[in-house]
Amino acid sequence: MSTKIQSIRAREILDSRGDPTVEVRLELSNAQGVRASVPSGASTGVHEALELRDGDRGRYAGKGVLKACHNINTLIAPKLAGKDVRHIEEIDRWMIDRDGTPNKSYLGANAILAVSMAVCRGGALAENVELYQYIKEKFSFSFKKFSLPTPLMNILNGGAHADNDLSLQEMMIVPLSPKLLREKVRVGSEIFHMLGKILKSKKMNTAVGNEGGYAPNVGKSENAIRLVIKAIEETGYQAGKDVSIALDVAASEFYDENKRLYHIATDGWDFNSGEMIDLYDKWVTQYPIISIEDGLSEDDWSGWEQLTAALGESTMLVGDDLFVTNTTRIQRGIESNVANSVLIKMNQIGSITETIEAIRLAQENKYSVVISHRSGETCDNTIADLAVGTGAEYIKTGSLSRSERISKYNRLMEIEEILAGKKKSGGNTFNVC
Ligand code: 2PG
Ligand code: MG
Repeated sequence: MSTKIQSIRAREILDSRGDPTVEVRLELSNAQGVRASVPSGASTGVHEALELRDGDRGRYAGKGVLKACHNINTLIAPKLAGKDVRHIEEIDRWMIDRDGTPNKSYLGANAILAVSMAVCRGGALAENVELYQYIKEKFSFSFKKFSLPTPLMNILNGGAHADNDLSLQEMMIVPLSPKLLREKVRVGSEIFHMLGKILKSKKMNTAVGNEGGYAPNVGKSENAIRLVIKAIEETGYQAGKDVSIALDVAASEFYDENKRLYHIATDGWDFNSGEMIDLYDKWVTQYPIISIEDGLSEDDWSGWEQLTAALGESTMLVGDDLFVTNTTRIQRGIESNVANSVLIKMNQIGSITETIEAIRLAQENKYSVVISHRSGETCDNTIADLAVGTGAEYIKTGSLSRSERISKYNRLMEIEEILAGKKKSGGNTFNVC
């Protein structure tokens, strides 16, 4: 099996929202190849690495990624030809240095990540092992046995991901009682469809948002929570026992920095950090909510400290915009007792190596890890392997509809079958819906 990079070629493709994104095809010297493509967020944190867009209003309203592709094809690809594809850390480090900016604004985080993902996949191909196995070995994760992450499934969309009246971004269900991932997916799918039926019977909108969850107008935030609980129960599961709820509030999206208030339009509330914490305290007591992501804004560190002191023992408090998969920010969180869980998005930081560093830092400090998709996705399912290969406890990859979300669930089910010896390892060159 060849280990040498023959060629790397980038092209502009479209993501699940119909916006341009970067795809890379990497070929080894024996002509075998892999593909990788990068996702894109809507509720992006201000501290994320830079997604390079052309800004040419004449194409895709300025969202083209031809510059990022050009950077790959002219500045990166020629330098990587002939290199050993298994040397991902060296390759990532070289790209980071070549970029030379703190937020990858020269080459573009989308350019660097696309190459990094393709190199990772290429390494697995060269070694003829599954990607999750390659990740575990390459980055020396020491856990003994592979396990499948528990999915957080976003079946009701709001915030920046839908045009309904819900300020909270994501209402997720967390199937807990079935052991097998395949069964968790089934439970999720059943509840998703039940929610659709309930909405239909109430003459509410059953169109879906960016992550494939329903996106009806709900009137009040708590109505959304109650709808999800109803769907769980009418499907025949016990809310809080079989299936729990996780929220992504995405509070940075409605925080007014000048007034230092959170404006929850759905309910007409303008709350300070303390009032937000009281609200969550009430909700976790009243409803089977086990996890709250971005309950407060990305730079409200003092609010986060109070939130963690109040609810950190009982509730998973996930930092997304807060940490942006960045070890400097995660370290600050650890030192100031902020949050207890880290959301991991490869394109927030812009390379596989740095993503792994963020995961490791979280794990070493007993923060749980949630590997995450973005609201704009492709059929690339690298995050499924990333979750298994790093031993992450959770994955969030959207609802039980839309192929770009399902592709990750399908890959997780495939991994489960391979691990159980029910399916032959496929060498993992496929990365499609
Ligand atoms: C989030 C993500 C994914 P986006 O906030 O967690 O659900 O959304 O990709 O729009 O940032
Ligand atoms: Mg989030």
